Amino acid sequence: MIDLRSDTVTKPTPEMRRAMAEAEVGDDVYGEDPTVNHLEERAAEIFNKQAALFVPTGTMGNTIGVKVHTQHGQEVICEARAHILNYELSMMAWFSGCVARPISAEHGILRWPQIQKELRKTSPHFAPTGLIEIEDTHNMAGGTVYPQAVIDEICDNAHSNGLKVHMDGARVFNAAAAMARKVSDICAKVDSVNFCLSKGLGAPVGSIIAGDKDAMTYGRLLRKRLGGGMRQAGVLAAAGLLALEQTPQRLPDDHLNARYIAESLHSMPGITVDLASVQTNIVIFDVSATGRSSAELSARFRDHGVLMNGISPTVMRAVTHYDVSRKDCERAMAVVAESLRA
Ligand code: TLP
Repeated sequence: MIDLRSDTVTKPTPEMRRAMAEAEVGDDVYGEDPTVNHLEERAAEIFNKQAALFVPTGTMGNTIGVKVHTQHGQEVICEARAHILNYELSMMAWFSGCVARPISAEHGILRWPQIQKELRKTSPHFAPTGLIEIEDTHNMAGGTVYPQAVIDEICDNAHSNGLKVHMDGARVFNAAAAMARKVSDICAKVDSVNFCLSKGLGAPVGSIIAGDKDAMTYGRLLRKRLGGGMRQAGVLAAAGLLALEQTPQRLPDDHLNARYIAESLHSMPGITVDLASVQTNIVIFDVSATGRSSAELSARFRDHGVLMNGISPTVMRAVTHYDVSRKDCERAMAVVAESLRA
């Protein structure tokens, strides 16, 4: 099977499995797992933040990110297609007691003037704005990347309005590869960033949230409260360390493969792809003009060894990662072309 459903499907490399088997471990709830401690220190260093926290999932990292910066009854400004709003089981409401104030933005990239219009102060009717959340890369906008000046402008203005900014940087290393910038530069002004080791970086499990020391100390408590006190988690952190140190360098290959897929799809009758939105490892394409639904096409592709899911009845997504080679992508495109002809 050629699995283009997501970059979450990557399997640990033999080197990761060896490192996991040999990892030094301790009880992380006591702060005694040396491998987890090392991973958290390295992540803080790479992101140039005061502290970092190893969490089991991106959803938990974002949940902690929202909670540390907000109070119950506030609003969180985010983009309308944000993962935090659409794919995290209302955690901002369930755990933090906040509601989303979504804003639709071209390519998923929020700009300060749009945000400014939606800021609210406490009044007899309004819940006040508690946090601004940005997603880089933006998954459902097609893996789009924030221009650095836009992030900095959002952060500077948020701060002068007394607000914090949390970045869902699940794929911020893809953004860094696309921009040829360091993640520490991209995230210099955000108050917290969550990134996933378990997506394009290839670790089997885990995400990291990084930010100020006080926020992360509170975050550690929230992680325990959410059931994320993982005890001998060094076996997971060992794979995470390799993912963090070694995989970012090879992300440009995934981006070239995604571009190849996007251009191939673009040339097929009935398929629409916005090539400008294909900036990293995600390709989102509309299949309505093929006369078939995403579900029908998905089933047809599966019968020929290619996995790709719909994100709506007429829109599908393909995601490249280190477990798919250029040859796999070529084969996948041949299957798509053949399925459309059949
Ligand atoms: N994204 C998954 C699905 O949930 C859609 C995927 O296949 O892309 N932020 C962003 C931007 C994400 O894309 C994801 C996962 C998360 C957070 C949550 O990470 P996990 O799955 O570790 O909770």
